[in-house]
Amino acid sequence: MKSAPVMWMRGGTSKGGYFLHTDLPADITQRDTFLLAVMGSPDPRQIDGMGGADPLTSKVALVRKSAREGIDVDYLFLQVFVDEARVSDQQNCGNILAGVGPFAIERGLVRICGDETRVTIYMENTGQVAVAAVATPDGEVSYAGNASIDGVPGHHAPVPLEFRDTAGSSCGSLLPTGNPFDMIEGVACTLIDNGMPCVVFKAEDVGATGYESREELESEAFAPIREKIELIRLAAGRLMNLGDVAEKTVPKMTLVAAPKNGGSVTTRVFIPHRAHASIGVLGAVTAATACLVEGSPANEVAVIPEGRRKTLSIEHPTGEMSCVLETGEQGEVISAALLRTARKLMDGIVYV
Ligand code: NQM
Repeated sequence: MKSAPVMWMRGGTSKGGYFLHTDLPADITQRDTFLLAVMGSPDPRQIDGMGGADPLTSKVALVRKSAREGIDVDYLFLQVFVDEARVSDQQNCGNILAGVGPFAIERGLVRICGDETRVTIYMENTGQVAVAAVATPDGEVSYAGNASIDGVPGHHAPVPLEFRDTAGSSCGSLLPTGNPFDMIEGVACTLIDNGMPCVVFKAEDVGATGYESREELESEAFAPIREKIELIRLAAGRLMNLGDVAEKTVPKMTLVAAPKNGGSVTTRVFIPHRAHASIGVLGAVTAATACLVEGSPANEVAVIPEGRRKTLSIEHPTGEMSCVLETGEQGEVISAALLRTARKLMDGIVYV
């Protein structure tokens, strides 16, 4: 395959290629070979491709009309590695998800319904459902608006996302070991999955502050801490029913500390080897959920609002992400909602 129709979009704080599933080879090896060439991988600069030399800008969404009852489209997320010839479907991506609704409408998979069109999306990676509300005034998708999200300059049309029943998306249950924390390499870690498998621990317990910049987290001086975090990750993966995670992008390693800017908790996330510039969407939902687990390290440092419906502001290196969590009678999280924005950057043919 030498070319394919694609729309390049920013989804939340990530960026990538959005393809119709039917425009790519059905054979997975052929598909992945094509996508690696599209991004210019493997190459740390991705100079011969569309990738932005960062895992956050080397992402792909495959979208198709759904045959499932009550679902508009099926979305498969693929992470194209930057400096390795690998493509992974082992995680979801809530940021790229923000572009799926607009893309589906633009490609005629979903019909516009008034000024706001709700798109129900089946996330194939984890078998779960999200609903996106897309601004569709004047009979077309609008990307212009007044919403802003930290990590993205300017203002754009809001794309609110709602998630239900995300617990145990990849690990089988919210707390795969059944414990509020487990001791790994001498560090108290919550092994948790509310849409994204994460290992949540106090930054101070690995010798960090939790207030570092992305550059500091990726600096040479931080290498010993990164090595310790990787040891924890490899052990945690097995305990989380993820098997050998040496070559996987999960679990995400989430350092927490007390909030600094009036939020609920401060986070720094390794995804899993590069530091995130902000935080992933389902990663934030999972970190917020960890804050509600009594006896967990995150619960110790977090400031948690009262009430069944709570807005937890998750601080990250470039601002904050507000997660609205709805909790049940036992304090369990039933649903999560967040605000994202998305933007169409180009629509055309990509060549390899
Ligand atoms: O957690 C990056 C991103 C993500 C994932 C990553 C995400 C999510 O910011 O839902 O959005 O954690 O690899 O795009």
